[in-house]
Amino acid sequence: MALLGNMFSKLKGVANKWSQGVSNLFSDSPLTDDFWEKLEERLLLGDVGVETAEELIAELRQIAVDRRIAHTDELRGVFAEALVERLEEIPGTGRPIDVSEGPSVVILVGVNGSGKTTTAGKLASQLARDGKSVILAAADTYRAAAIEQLKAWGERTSARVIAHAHGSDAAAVVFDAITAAKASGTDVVIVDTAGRLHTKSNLMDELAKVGRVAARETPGGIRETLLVLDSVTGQNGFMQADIFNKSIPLSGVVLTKFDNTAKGGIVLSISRRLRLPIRYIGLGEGTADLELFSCRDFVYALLGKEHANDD
Ligand SMILES: Nc1nc2c(ncn2[C@@H]2O[C@H](COP(=O)(O)OP(=O)(O)OP(=O)(O)O)[C@@H](O)[C@H]2O)c(=O)[nH]1
Ligand SMILES: [Mg+2]
Repeated sequence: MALLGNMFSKLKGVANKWSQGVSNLFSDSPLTDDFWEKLEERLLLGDVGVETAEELIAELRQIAVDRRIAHTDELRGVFAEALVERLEEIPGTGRPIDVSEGPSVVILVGVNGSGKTTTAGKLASQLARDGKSVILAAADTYRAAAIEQLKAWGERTSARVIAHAHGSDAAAVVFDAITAAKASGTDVVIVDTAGRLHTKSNLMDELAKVGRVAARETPGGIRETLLVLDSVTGQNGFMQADIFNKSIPLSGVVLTKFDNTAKGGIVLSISRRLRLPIRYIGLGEGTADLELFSCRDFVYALLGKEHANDD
């Protein structure tokens, strides 16, 4: 159906792992305390987070009383709407990179192995498919293999790669990439940065410098810093986010490896805890496995397709 996009069809294949337990609770049975306990337990197991789970249950309980709902299946749609509302209240959720005024600069940051380089490649591929020109900036100068990895993505996606020698200054790479983009009229510069722990202050300072150079070189331009978060890390990712945000203001999240997690509830905790929009979601290792995050697709995948058809 038209309402549901690509993300839904891709989620369908991986949804079973985490969604079924929640969806199955909304069967045709009487609404008892046991239901509320099971729902809370499921939400917590799915990494929704204690506060969000408690708030959602309180909200649903109130609606059940107000509308005299006696069966769990009548609650399915109410629950779906409550979830969509929560996700949509964060501005920018599911919004693509703005390419209206080039060069846009997109800086990808995150801890080691979260999926930054892969996301840079997938984004380049998606933008190229839309007819946009892309420069990939190899600002991970820390790990020797990182530059080669980005160059391989450059070949795969026909994006130009700007790289310096291993160990050189990351901010200088960003400067060169933006200069090259301006000279060639390139639409987007995607900056791949080194994986870093939020506790390493020298690396966090390097990131701040990358941010400053990007800002200085594109005054009034479009700049985005996306935190690349591994879904499997769950709630542990939140502390990282707070500290990254202090070095370089974050404008959104790319949630990677969603195909590998059995805890889809992380989506709800991100919106509540970080107040950052989830912009993209990674659903595999291939070039095409990156989708704009869709609240509705997510909720309908969580609660089962029957509901989607009813809508
Ligand atoms: N299944 C799955 N694997 C992913 C996804 N995104 C990234 N990966 C895999 O995760 C691993 C790490 O990805 P990278 O892109 O190298 O991560 P990184 O953040 O650049 O890592 P560092 O540069 O070492 O910090 C690779 O094996 C990727 O193929 C995803 O959405 N789904
Ligand atoms: Mg990398």
